[in-house]
Amino acid sequence: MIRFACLADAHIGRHSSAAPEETALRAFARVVDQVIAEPADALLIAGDLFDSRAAQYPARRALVDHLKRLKQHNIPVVAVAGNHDPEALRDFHRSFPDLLHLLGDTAWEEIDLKGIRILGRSFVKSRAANLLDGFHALPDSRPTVALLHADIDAASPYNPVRLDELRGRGVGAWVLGHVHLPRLWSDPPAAYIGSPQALDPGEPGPHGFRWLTWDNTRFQFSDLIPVSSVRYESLTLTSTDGQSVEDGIEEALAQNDFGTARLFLRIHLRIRGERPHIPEGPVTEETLTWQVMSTEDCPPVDLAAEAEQSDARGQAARLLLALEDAENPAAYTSADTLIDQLLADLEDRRDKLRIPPGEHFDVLRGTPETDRLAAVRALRTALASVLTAGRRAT
Ligand SMILES: [Mn+2]
Repeated sequence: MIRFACLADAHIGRHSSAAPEETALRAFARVVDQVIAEPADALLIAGDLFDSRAAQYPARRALVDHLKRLKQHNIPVVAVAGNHDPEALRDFHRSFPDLLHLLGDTAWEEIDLKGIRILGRSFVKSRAANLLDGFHALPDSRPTVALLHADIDAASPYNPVRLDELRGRGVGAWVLGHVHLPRLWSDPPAAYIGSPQALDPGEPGPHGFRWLTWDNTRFQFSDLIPVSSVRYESLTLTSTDGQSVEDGIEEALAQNDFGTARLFLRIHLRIRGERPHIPEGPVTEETLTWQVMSTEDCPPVDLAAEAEQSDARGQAARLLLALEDAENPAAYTSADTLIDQLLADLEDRRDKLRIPPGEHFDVLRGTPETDRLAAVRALRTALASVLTAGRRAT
């Protein structure tokens, strides 16, 4: 069994926003610790190791120490440059050519690691057209891993590549960088590793690295190995009759496993009835920092009474009550079931409800990966506007 550690978008030089001591360099050090402890057969880096050309200098001494530790353990490091570090990685490599292999300076390039071909192509400038254009057919069927920094299925100046273009090239696993949210594809086998340290609130969920194993038959990416010392999440909470935000957070933390990282919560607060106290800025308590970013007043209606009516408002009220059931599930076993049910209801009753088939519902029609909570929130907003509009009309 061969085991590579896969890393991307370390962005050394940056730190997690609002937490200056939680640096990308420290996250890199934690990856190195695990790579040595495993031990891995190599560390593969899919671009943006450095955040900028200037960022490498203050980090050089520490980074050199970490790379020397890997070298002492006979763990090679293979990297390509991304859009943030075409100059930085070259500069660094020129100064320390023994500490890492920089692949694909001018064309696709390969090295052999224990019988596995590692291919890579680097950014030369901060922008790149489709770097796959220079990818030639492979001469043999040796197991192959490719490293690339790319914007998958996007129109952008950062090496835009269609996922479809990665198929059929004889590559057993694509190790990709650029997008900071971890993502895994099975056909073709590919992964956005994501930034090992969550760097800002646009990077929710766990962050870390992945193992890529070769068992003489196929490559397999592991689940994400969490490394980030910070986690960002967004939550929608409902405060009824003045219930404090702190109580709502406590309930949410009991229901969700956010891991052990320092947690930054951005809260959308729905308010029903009496308004709770809402602090203006962020509140920090030990390893939790939270802030109410937005509020929404729930319709000032008696939902149970409205639900008795047979008109459009009554239907909207019944759907809203069903949504609330879904959060305390007696009638529905999961949000997915609820949404399927609601979609069927909406097909029947959209005209009656006079809800335009616009953006509010598009979010419900996504793939299974659709964020179901976002869908429920969008639906709630749509129904609340039906209820308040109905009241104004009468
Ligand atoms: Mn990038």
